[in-house]
Amino acid sequence: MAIKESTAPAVNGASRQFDAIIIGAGFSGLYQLHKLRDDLGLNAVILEKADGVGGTWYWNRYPGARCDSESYYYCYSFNKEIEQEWSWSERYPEHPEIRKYLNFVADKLDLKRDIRLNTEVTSAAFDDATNTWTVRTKDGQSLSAPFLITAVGCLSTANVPQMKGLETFEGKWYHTGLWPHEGVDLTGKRVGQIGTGSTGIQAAPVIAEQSQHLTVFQRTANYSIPARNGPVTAEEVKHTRENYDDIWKLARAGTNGHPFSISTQSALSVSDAERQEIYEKAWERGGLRFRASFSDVLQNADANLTASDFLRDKIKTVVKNPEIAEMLTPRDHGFATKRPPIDSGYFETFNRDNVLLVDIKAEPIVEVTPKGIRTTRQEYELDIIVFATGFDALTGPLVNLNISGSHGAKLKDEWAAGPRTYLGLQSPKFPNLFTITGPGSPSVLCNMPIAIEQHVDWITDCIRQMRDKGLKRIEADTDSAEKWVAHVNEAADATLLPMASSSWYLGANVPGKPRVFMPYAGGFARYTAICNDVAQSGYRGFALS
Ligand code: N01
Repeated sequence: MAIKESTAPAVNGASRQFDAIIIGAGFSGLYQLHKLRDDLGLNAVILEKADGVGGTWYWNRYPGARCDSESYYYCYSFNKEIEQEWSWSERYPEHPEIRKYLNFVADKLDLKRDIRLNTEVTSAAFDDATNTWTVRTKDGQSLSAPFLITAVGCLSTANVPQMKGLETFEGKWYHTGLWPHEGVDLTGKRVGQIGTGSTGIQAAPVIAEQSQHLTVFQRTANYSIPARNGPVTAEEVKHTRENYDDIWKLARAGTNGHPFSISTQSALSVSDAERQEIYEKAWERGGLRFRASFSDVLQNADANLTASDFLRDKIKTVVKNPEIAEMLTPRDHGFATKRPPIDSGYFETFNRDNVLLVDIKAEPIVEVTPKGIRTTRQEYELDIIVFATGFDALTGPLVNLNISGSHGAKLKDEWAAGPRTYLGLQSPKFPNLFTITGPGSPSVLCNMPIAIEQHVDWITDCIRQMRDKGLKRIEADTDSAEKWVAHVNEAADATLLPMASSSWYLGANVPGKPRVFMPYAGGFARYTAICNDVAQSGYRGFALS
């Protein structure tokens, strides 16, 4: 398809009736709009709460926020012109560069005229009589369409812990996922950071550099692999551009949608010296690829222990104070059973004079005081508190939309014991509602743009076929969803992933959230084959009418 010239953003008038409504203008929403509008010729619209496109990259502007997947494949693969025109400057791009990329794509495809910004969806309700969704927005709009597609991301509902006394704090506090766009001047400030997941591990080194003092409140010590970030050279750009077809082929053929293969040899099949050498090389290369060093790091506890031990030893070699090194060493879960962070100088940060580590399992936080944070041992005086406490992942962004389906069924109630989807794409009782990267699909276990494109392509094809055949309604069967949920559990249980008791994959970071392993761990290629087979069989497991 030829790319249209960029045009100035112009919201598509005051229309109220559409063929499809898409919620969210991140990677998913932009591509979904392009496919429905430009391939199927539908009258589609995106409703977006923010005042710009970007999705997760619109909101996450905390110090150090950058991508953990490598830039050359953390991008769209569907359009050769975009691929050949865009150049990334760094191996792991910072948040402004990813926003710039998404704006570039939106402009190239002339998408902005069909995006309503500053438009927050407050509810969506399905009418069985007309097979129509009606979406209401905070500013009083009411819009209808036969198809509703959520493109709200998996990590977009900030999890701010309910901390006693927070309202009394005389300083300022921020959640990393809602970071002020004008930035926060940390100069001369005493900062307390709660949380040491991927976000906290990215943020701490930068906050330590910018502030007078940083106190890191750590609940669960984490593993981290050096990112080895750096500029992308002109030769690398050329090489990538020339080889994109192979890059995408490899990415789609794998488990995690990354264009590298997982080793086929077991960590237990090689000598200690050989294993050490392989891990050392992976450590030097850096990044998430470390996980792929052996075939069974996530399948076999003994194999996993070799990776975990290697990384624990690395903490000891980097952190000068042995007591702090021990505090930073994860002992309660194996490497990569939680989403592994990658970092630029995280453990080194604890060698700085202006950084203090507080183990809040040993001295739990009692309350936030006007002056700072009080643990069972002492009060830490702070000017700023940074909550790097993650998200109500996967289900939070969907449940918060107040969705009522067939005969008034509420998504919140249907998912009270955990998400119940068929393929992560649909949920019984919610006809004509598609959830891009919904729970039960590979989503967060995958390089996201690849997972998104597969979902958008599948949804688009499904709508195309329905329209061709004059069908008005598609709904996942209860039985198919039950079987799929069982399969999602079975796929997770075939790995070590459910063993990390504090993992957000299980909803463990949000008090009261049901502990259910939410993403599909059976592998991206296998998942794609299942989705394709379902479509080719005439949408087995869905009721169409
Ligand atoms: O969130 P997290 P995140 N009191 O849930 C702690 C993606 N991401 O924002 O482990 C004290 O991982 C919590 O402790 P514990 C990536 O997929 C991508 O860091 O629950 N502490 C943990 O240490 C990532 O996995 C990029 O015991 C509390 C931390 O806060 C996902 O986002 C960059 C607490 C939360 O860690 C989420 O990462 C960054 C409490 N009440 C993130 N509640 C990319 O580059 C929570 N914690 C693409």
